[in-house]
Amino acid sequence: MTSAQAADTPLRDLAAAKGKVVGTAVTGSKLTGSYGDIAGAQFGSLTPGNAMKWGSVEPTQGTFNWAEADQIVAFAQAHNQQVRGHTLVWHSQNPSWLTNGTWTSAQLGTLLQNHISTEVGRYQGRITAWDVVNEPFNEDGTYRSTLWYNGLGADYIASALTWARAADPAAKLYINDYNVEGVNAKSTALYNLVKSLKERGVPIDGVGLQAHLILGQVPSTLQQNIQRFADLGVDVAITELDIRMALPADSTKLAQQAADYKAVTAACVAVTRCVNLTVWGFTDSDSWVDSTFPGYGAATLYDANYAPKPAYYGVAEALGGTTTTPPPSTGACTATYSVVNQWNTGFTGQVRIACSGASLSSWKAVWTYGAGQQITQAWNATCTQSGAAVSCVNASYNGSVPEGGSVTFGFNASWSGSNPLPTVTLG
Ligand code: 9MR
Repeated sequence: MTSAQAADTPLRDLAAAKGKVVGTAVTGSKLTGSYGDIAGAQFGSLTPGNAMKWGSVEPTQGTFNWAEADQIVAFAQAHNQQVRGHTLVWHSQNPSWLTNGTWTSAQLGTLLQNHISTEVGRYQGRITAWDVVNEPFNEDGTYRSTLWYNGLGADYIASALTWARAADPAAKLYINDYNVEGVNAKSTALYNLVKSLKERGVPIDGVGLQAHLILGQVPSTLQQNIQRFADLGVDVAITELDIRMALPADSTKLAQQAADYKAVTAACVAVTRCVNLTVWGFTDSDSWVDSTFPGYGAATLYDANYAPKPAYYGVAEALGGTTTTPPPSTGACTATYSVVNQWNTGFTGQVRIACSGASLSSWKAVWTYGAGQQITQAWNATCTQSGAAVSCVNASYNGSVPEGGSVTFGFNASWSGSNPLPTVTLG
């Protein structure tokens, strides 16, 4: 456990005090050690990131693998957490036997009905909400051309919701999509769909706004959009929140990310029917972002070493938490001075800058000599000395120090009498 975690009120408790649930997507095999500790302590709901998708649970037709889904549900029960089931009807991550098959419309309907009945039925009473239908729309608000839309028509959505209700009457039933966080053509199509489903009496309880966002781009209409769905008489959940940035992360970007996470959380807090805010993974070591968007990452609340980032405190503050002040992100980068070689009038020194739980995009190392030492030459940094004060800045090629990484520069200097080690600070 990090000290910040130990000292602060967990997010799940802060959220509960606001009548909200804060959750995370998880991978079952990782639910031990620090990952398991944080997942259990900080979050009030879990969403299996992949374990409940059709391709995971029925890789071969008629042969089921519930192991990871069962494990996550058991973990959630042991930690008094809700489970958001994800997802029953999608165009992606389906088993190849399904996507490669040739099916009549009637066969396709039967396959889908059986899938929903089997999966929802298996977890009946243990799933708070199901993402029944995932990502049904194109960006322009037309229906996405999928196995389901092409085979069954637009009413595959109503059918799926109806079958899910039959299999677990207590579970809240959602339609979930991305790029529907602000008011736009896609979210308006979703709005119109939900309105018409309600009018027809089709069971629909909520909409999921995935919220895979980019740094500095929280839609200004987020709260207004949440409110318009709430006004239709459905719940709203932020279901897959992450906020990616161009790497490397630096303190400016991490501060912007904290503000963005805070803004999203605040928008949910402001609307009574926004019931759940779920992050799509909570550590930068376990996010889909890095592999999907090369050059982007650092999208989650905790760094790769499970230290809470400024973003964590942004969420906590929006939930009313009075947290300990987040450490400045350079606080986790340290500089170490050493003398690597010394002779009668001179010596070779080096400074190693190492980052853990933070990163740098540029650096300046400063120190004061106590015994008249004088730098004569430096490499891998540009050093200037004025009296006893030395200041070394990065070269053009080594300003970036990633999380868990280090940079070393060296120098020659003269000395006489004694050569005490100075203390280096990063400025
Ligand atoms: O997090 C999931 C990742 O592990 C998978 O590789 C990916 C495959 O599409 O799906 C990720 O989760 C997605 C979610 O199910 C639906 N919305 C988008 C998410 C990110 O791709």
